[in-house]
Amino acid sequence: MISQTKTMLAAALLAAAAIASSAAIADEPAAADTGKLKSGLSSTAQLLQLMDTDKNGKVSKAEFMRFMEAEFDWADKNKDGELDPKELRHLQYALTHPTKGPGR
Ligand SMILES: [Ca+2]
Ligand SMILES: [Ca+2]
Repeated sequence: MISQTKTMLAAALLAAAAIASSAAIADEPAAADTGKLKSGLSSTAQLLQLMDTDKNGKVSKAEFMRFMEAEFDWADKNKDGELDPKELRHLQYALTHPTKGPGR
């Protein structure tokens, strides 16, 4: 009887944990939204993968700057150290299409 109560309690705790974790997912604004946002989310996830060099799930300023520097150098096609509007468009494209860009 006691072990049965414990089992019930464990099941209730598991259910509560499942509800809590699904509620946490629902709190993500993009998760509940349409396909357009989902593709935005996946490119965000791809960007995170590209930027997050120590793989801690977050992008530090150093990681961000390193990434952007590589992006800048890649976009600066004529290597004059400046981005003209056309080069800036390349950069914008690379950032919105994480499969394009330096080293990928
Ligand atoms: Ca990181
Ligand atoms: Ca340039």
